[in-house]
Parts: sequence; structure tokens; C-alpha cells
Amino acid sequence: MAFNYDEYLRTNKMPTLWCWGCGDGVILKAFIRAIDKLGISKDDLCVVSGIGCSGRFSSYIDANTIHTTHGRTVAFATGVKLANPDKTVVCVAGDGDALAIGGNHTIHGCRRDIDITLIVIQNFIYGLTNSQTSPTTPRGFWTVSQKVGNIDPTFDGCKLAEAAGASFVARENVTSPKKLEKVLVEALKHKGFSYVEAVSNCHINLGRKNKMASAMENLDWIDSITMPKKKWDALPEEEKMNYLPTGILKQDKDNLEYCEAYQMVKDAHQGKRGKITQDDFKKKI
Ligand SMILES: Cc1ncc(C[n+]2csc(CCOP(=O)(O)OP(=O)(O)O)c2C)c(N)n1
Repeated sequence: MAFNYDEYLRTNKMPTLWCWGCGDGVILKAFIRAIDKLGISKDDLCVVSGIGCSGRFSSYIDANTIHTTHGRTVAFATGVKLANPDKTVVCVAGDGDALAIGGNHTIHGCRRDIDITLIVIQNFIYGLTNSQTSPTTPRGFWTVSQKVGNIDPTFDGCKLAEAAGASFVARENVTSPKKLEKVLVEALKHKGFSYVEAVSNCHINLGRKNKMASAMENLDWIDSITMPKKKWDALPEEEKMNYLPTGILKQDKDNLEYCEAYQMVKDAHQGKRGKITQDDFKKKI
């Protein structure tokens, strides 16, 4: 029998405001299948999204939702998670949201390694506001703010998340919805900050002016610049920079999750333990 998504959707908000052929719907469906697979109840799930096409996630999914300001998803989600450590907290943000205006929150969410899953919908552009350059827009691409071609170097959000301390980092494309679902299952199961880059198409606001005006052309381009990590690892060093690896890129299960660390603070204040010292942590500096 076909999967019934309606149970997890605010059907009165349908049809979505996303453009025809937009990958955001593929991500929403993969996410719904992942939470269904894990048996996470809607009452135990909080989805926080910012502003942008990606921000619509929190309008469409029928759970506890916060549609917050551009760039502030991780900050809001951190508060929600600390107050409700037993709940599943998920952020959904665009590449502009998570890596430009919200870049600092993303870095520090990763650093704290708080148990939140951040899904970055990476469509290489500011979609909702009609094509301004984002930190992931490839060099030489037309954008409305760089009409003769973008000169800014691009940003690899997954590398940033790894370096900043996220204990789970993965990337998957909307061209592989099953793989995306699997990666989301692993991210949601992981205890710690899970950074998932979902590479999506925006043929309307990225593709039209960059010779991929249809969804299929934009998706073919995504497939041409990505490859599974194993294959990517085998590439000569000088070629690696031209491709984005997909799959699970990092998973560290030996971390001290931030809500657990925060429990030590609560216990210390209540006299249930002494002061926190360096010996409470494996990693000292
Ligand atoms: C503080 C603030 N700055 C700027 C904006 C305008 N704004 C809304 S959405 C957006 C870009 C969204 O791009 P991205 O985060 O990549 O998400 P997408 O629309 O591509 O999903 C901008 C600049 C805003 N709403 N609030």
C-alpha cells in the first residue's frame, strides 16, 4: 500500500507554496517517512524553521512547530531542547538561513553538540527572495545580486559542521529520496548535533538564469557535482574540490551530549553533586 503522508501533514495548508518540481517536497516526504519509521509521535516532535522556501516546512508538518526568524532556528531549537531534553527537536533552514545570517548559531550548535537535527536545504541560492547570492552559490553563476557572475568562493557547510564539532554530518540529494530518508533516520537516532545537508533544486530562481531552467536539468547538474563518499575519497586530491561527497561523512558516538552536560549544572545547583571539573570531560581543551 502507498505510504499515507496525510497523517503527518496539515492538509488544510495544501497545496504547498513551493514551485512545481521543487525538491523541498521530496525532503518533506523523506523526513515524514523517517519519523514514521522511527515511531516518533507528533507530540514528541518539534520542528523549527526560519524564513525562506525552506521555512515553509514548519507550516506543512503537523507537529509542534515554530516558524521563527531568518537565521535563528538553531538558537530557538537550543532553548526548546534544553527545556525538553526528552523530545525530538529538528531545525530546517535554507543555505542562506543556516550558513549566512544564522552561520554563527549553526557553528555554536555544532560546537555544543546538542541533540538537534539540523536539515539544511541546500539549493545554492536565496530562493524565496528571488536569487541573491548565498554562501553556497557556485562561482561564475548568475545571481540577481551578481549579474555578471558570482566571484565569492563557496562554503562547504558539511566541512564547517565537522570542524565546529557536530558529531553527525551527512549529505544527500533529492535525486536519491530513499538514501535521504535513510540518512535522516540515522541523524534522528544519533545523540548529538546532526547536520544533514539535503541538496535540492531551485530551477526557478537558480536554474533559469544558469542554463538549467527545468527541474530535470537542475537535478542532472546536482548529480554531476555529487558522488558517494567512497568514490569521492578515491579521487585525486586536486579533483576533490569539484565534487561534493554524499552519505554519512562523520559520526562520533563517543561524545558528551549537551543536555547531559547541562544536567550536571542542574545537579550541582541542587547540591546533588560537587562543582564541575575538567575530569568530567574526556576532551579537556
Ligand atoms: C532578518 C531577515 N533578513 C532578511 C530577510 C529576507 N529574507 C527572507 S527569506 C531570505 C532568503 C532565503 O534563502 P535561504 O535561507 O537560502 O532559503 P530558501 O528560500 O532558498 O529556502 C531572505 C534574505 C528576512 N526575512 N529576515
